[in-house]
Amino acid sequence: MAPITTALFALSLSLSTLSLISAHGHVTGIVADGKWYSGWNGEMKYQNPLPLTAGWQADVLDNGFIAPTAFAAPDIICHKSAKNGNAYIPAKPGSKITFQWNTWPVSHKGPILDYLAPCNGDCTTVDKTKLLFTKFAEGAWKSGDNPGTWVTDDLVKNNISWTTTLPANLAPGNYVWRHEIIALHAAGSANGAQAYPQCVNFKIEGAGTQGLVGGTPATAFYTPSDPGILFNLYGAFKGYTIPGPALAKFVRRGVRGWVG
Ligand SMILES: [Cu+2]
Repeated sequence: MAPITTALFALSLSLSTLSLISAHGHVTGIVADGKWYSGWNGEMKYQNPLPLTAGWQADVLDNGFIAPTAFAAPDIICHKSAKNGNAYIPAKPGSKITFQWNTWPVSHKGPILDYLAPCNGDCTTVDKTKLLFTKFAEGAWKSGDNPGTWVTDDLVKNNISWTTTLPANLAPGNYVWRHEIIALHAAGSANGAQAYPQCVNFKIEGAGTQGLVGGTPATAFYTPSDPGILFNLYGAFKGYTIPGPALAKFVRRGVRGWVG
């Protein structure tokens, strides 16, 4: 019987190692101007009625990800099977917003991207496939190679949180903020990158005058062969091309990105 016990022990060991490796992450909460708001957590789907969360209701019980072969399908917009968040976080232009992740493995190096889409109405009912996103903040590779130092290392050091500031003159209204990490630890192989998009509804107050024009549907952000998606972290490199649409600049009226 001893060999069987040993085999079972080895199996359970490898299973626990597996679950450790597959512990990726999701956003559990958001701090806006110092105030904490609960995000969406996968186990909330068992509650009736559903709790009020500005975080979109995605199937994130497994802390899972969207793979490159699915980058053109609706799950890339706000994560797996996402439904609209049913509340808002109030904020204003220039507000400091912190996304708190539950966990993030240091091996999961890659870009951190932030997008905003105006809902032109109610974000709790808007059709996600109609959302046009503008990228307004991004970070990725910092130095070194194989694998080098990345902004995700800062996220891990900073209590697994990421802070971004809302654009200084953003016009009031309802917006979906799409916060995303793309993990590159397996991205040297085709379909190996892992996208972790998280959507949160914001109600922007104040007297900003810069609205968003243009924008890109999230299903058109990335392709599996983009240089920042098919990328070998474990080799020599001197740079990294951040995937997705160009970062919005605060530009003159009529130019794609911002008007004001
Ligand atoms: Cu992972």
